[in-house]
Amino acid sequence: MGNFENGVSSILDFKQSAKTDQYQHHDYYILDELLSEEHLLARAAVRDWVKQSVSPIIEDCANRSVCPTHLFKELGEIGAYGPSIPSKYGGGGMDDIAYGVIMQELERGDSGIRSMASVQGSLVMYPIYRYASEEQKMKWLPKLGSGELIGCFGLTEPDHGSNPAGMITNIKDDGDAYILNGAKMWITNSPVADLAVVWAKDETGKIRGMVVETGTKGFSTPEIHGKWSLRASITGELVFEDVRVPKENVFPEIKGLKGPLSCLTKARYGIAWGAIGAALDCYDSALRYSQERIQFGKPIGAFQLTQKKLAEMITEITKAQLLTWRLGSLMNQGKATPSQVSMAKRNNVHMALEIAREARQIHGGMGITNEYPCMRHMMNLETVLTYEGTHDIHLLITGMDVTGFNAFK
Ligand code: TGC
Ligand code: FAD
Repeated sequence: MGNFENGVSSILDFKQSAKTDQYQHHDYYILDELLSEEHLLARAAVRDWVKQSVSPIIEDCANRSVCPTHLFKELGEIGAYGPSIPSKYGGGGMDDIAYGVIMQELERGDSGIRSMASVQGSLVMYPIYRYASEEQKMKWLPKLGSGELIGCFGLTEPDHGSNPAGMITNIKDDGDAYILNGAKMWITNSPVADLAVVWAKDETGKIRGMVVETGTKGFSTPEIHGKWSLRASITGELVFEDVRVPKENVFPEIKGLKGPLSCLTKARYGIAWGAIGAALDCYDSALRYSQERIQFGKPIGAFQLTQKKLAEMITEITKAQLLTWRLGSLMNQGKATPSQVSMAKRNNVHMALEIAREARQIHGGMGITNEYPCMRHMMNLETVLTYEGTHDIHLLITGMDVTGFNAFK
């Protein structure tokens, strides 16, 4: 990984003084009965890790806009990278519900920590697993799974976000290599990555996927500064100036936009679970605060308007949990459609953002401070609402699915 350890020693100092994470699980419809022992064990392990390694430092990291890069290796150790990719290829060898509950626990800690894991697992390991040659898989996947190597995923460009089909990044044949030119924007992890999965057009205009290793001449990854959201996650650009990409690094078979979009389906599914984690953390904090904060001689949780907020929160969380569990079952059976994934991503992220705002209100003035997690989750969720397809793009995907009319063309 690149040399981005700045601030990590002071983060660890801060950890000594941070307060304890009091989060308790909320399962109103006893959905845990639908989970297997493996799911429950995976969830418990990740929850413990978040309490120990994320909660004590995350407010400080977000406050100072520092990415806790020491967690990349730990995420590998707890099996957060590619939980549903076969273990032979560096993954966890579990099913898609196990993947979901792991993403939920990570995002309960912070959306940026879930981003670290979902980019590595779903957007870097998954395309290599699905589209690369056996030799390429064995070269990169085990090291990505352990966190020894860090990857990023380059689809979005400065002028092509929601419409990646218009991309201008391109490759030209040059004997044993392709020459890559162009730029990618808003790329999670790029400044600390060892390799990038990049999508670019070939000379026939077809979108091709390839692995570009950092350190290759002409390839740079400048950091993007000034984010008010995902402040504990590092984001950058990918700039390609006559970069020679060996032909063996290009995925042999997959051509067209369905290559990157199939990876996005995996990652969006993980986000649908993850957003529930952020919502649960906000609800948990608001519930506890409502029981402890006294105004007008009684806990604010005793006022009907506070109860309305909390009752609506747990109702929306429970609906999202049911939707997502069912989607996970369909994923496990290979029956989930990309449109079903879009519905869950849009619904759950919007639900979590509304809950973060309501939870912030229940905390009154304290809600705007980093004593409580709501405002950090709220700011993070503004990004989650936008990346991996914006709220409105997913709405139009559902609209197209139910009407048969394509609003994009
Ligand atoms: P369209 O003509 O509809 O489709 C092109 C081909 O792709 C197939 N397809 C899919 N395949 C798998 N999964 C999906 N979700 C798919 N959606 C479409 C489709 O069947 C077709 O196949 P074929 O065989 O006919 O060629 O494409 P379009 O150009 O009209 O675009 C449709 C649209 C707007 C839905 C798509 O462009 C889109 O989803 N745009 C949103 C872009 C986006 O999500 N970008 C995300 C960038 S990565 C990111 O944000 C990472 S954040 C990381 C973090 O967590 O930190
Ligand atoms: P635009 O596409 O310009 O959209 C602007 C607005 O117009 C949105 O509200 C959108 O909904 C609306 N709009 C666009 N088209 C339509 C339409 N047809 N109908 C109605 N409304 C429309 N990308 C990667 O490739 N890799 C990454 O790792 C990655 N990480 C990210 C990390 C962060 C912190 C952020 C903020 C973004 C990241 N992205 C990444 C990029 C992300 O996927 C894009 O920001 C997203 O797809 C939207 O593109 P855009 O920002 O260019 O917005």
